[in-house]
Parts: sequence; C-alpha cells; structure tokens
Amino acid sequence: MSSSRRLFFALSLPDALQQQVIRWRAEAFKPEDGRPVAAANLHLTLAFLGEVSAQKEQALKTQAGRIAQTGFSLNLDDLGHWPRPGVVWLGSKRPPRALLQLAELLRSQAARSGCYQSPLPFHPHITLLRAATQPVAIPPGTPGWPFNANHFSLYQSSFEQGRTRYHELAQWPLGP
Ligand code: 3AM
Repeated sequence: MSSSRRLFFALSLPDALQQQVIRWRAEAFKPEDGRPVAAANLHLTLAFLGEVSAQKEQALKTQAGRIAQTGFSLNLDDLGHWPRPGVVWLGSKRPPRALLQLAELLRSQAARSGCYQSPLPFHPHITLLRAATQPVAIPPGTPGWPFNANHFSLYQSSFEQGRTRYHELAQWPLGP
C-alpha cells in the first residue's frame, strides 16, 4: 500500500531575506496580532496539492521538470490582512507575469492530476502571521525587499511535535 504526503509547490526565501523579514516583523507587529510563522517556514505558495499518493507525486514531479520558465524578480512591497483565514501577508504590488505564469502552469498540472484547486484568484503572498482573526494595524509599508526567484520547490508539510514543518523534497531551476 502506498503512503500519501501533504504537498505543495512554493518559492523559498533565501536565508538572509528570511532573517531580514523576521527582524522587521518583530518591530512592525504586536504579539497579540497573530502567531508568527517560523523563519524557515516563510515561503510563497505556488500551488497547494493536498494529500498526494506516491504515484501521483512522481507524476507531478515529472511534469514540474518539464516546465521551461524564466526566473524573475519581485519586489516585496505590499502587506495585507485576511481576517477570515486569519493571515497577515507580505506580497508584491506588481507581481511579475512570469510568477503568475509559473503558478498557473503548476495549478493546471495539479488540477489535471486530480488535485483540487481553489477557484479563488491566485494572490501571491508570503504568510507572516497566522491566527490573526482580530483587527490588525497594518504598517503603511515595507522596506520593499527585492527577491530573485531562480528555482521553485516541492515541499512536504507535516505536523511534528506540535509544529508545522516543511521539508523540501525537490527543486527545479528557473531559466535565464
Ligand atoms: O502560503 P500559505 O501559508 O498561505 O495555508 C496553507 C499554506 O498557504 C495552504 O498551503 C500552504 C502550505 O501549507 N493550504 C493549506 N490547506 C489548503 C487547502 N485546503 C491550502 N491551500 C488551499 N487549500
């Protein structure tokens, strides 16, 4: 019997940027605003796949490996709060077309493999705080970090010892 894993495709943040973001976050928000996402868990989800069998995982990896997409740069200059899922996020006022195309491709491959895809429009974001269901004073801006994406990754999400952990299973380069 094959086991299944909870998977998603995402862009990871370079370590230095993770540290910059969490240092700024500690100043920008109050402890009661929400639960900070651990530095190592900061990511930009491209496609959520849900529970995936080993066989389907292999097919999704093969399809991901066929993607020929250029790398891109995005400016992390936008912030927002979604009270219903309780998420405070960091994003980009002008997401590059290549980012939107990459997510669209991964989402359509996932849907064709039978992974349910939300009908809500894709809004690229990095979750900063969770459990943020009360009103949050959103700072007027961010330092506007530039972020160069030169690869994308497949992650496994697991819950271990009371914590959510993400393990990178594979990564693929984004071209010049
Ligand atoms: O990138 P963020 O943190 O917004 O919320 C989960 C996280 O998104 C999302 O997948 C990312 C990695 O866990 N996620 C979890 N369950 C989901 C679902 N059923 C989901 N996204 C869509 N549908």
